[in-house]
Amino acid sequence: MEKTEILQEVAIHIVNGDTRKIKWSVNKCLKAMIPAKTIIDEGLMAGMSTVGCQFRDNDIYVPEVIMSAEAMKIALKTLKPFIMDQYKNDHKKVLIGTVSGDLHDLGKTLVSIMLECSGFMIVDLGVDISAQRFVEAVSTEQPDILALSCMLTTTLPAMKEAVQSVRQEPAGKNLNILVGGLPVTQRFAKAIGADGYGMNAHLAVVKALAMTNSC
Ligand code: B12
Repeated sequence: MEKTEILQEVAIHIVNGDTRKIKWSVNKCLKAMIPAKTIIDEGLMAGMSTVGCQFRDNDIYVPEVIMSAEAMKIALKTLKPFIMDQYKNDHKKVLIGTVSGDLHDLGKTLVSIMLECSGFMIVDLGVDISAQRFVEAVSTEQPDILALSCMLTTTLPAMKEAVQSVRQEPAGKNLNILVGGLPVTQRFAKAIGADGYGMNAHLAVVKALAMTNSC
């Protein structure tokens, strides 16, 4: 079987939300020596992009998207040991979470996995995290970077509130804040007082390494 065909098979299992066959296909890719980055970009993300279009056009609904998300989680778990990065830093700490009102966790999880594989220590607060919880966690965890994810245009104000609330605290004044997610842009990041924006998980790592002077 051609590499492109196996990658297409991965994408199809994501689209179909096939939680049984996805692991099998990802392992098939690994056996064919397809790099984890390619499996993510050309298999998983390609599939999720189709899901996004079908969802937008009302061809599928929330239950189908949840099944695709479950398949994606299984794939990411299978791939995690194979995601290697050339950078290794001295376990700088990243506190990460999806902002209040937002339940999307796959982007945040993929960013966490990539950062972890680049030597960062991850404290994942989860999804739907209030500004107050971010403030408390910054003070108790004392991270090197606070990373915020947001996938809905309606939760962009929650991201702004989280950044501004953290900035008001002594521990947050000079803290590196990295933001990302579908509706987030470089311009928005700057406007709300974040230090960096990453368009995807690979760029999240590049930015995090630059912020901690690890590369
Ligand atoms: C899966 C999904 C869901 C799942 C989430 C399951 C889960 N466990 O996460 C479910 C079904 C729950 C869901 C619900 C909803 N969703 Co939804 N969802 C999606 C979908 C199809 C895929 C998102 C995804 O997981 N992608 C895969 C991951 C790996 O990629 P990613 O999230 O883009 O993350 C990458 C980058 O954004 C970036 N990144 C992300 N976070 C961070 C953080 C940092 C610090 C950095 C640097 C980078 C970074 O790096 C990541 C990896 O490369 C998108 C469509 C799309 N095109 O994205 C819609 C989408 C985001 N959803 C949408 C909507 C409208 C909803 C609902 C309101 C639908 C409804 N009517 O109920 C609800 C909202 C629920 C809530 N309160 O959050 C809209 C948002 C539109 C908008 N303008 O706001 C989208 C765009 C679909 C659409 N085209 O209409 N959704």
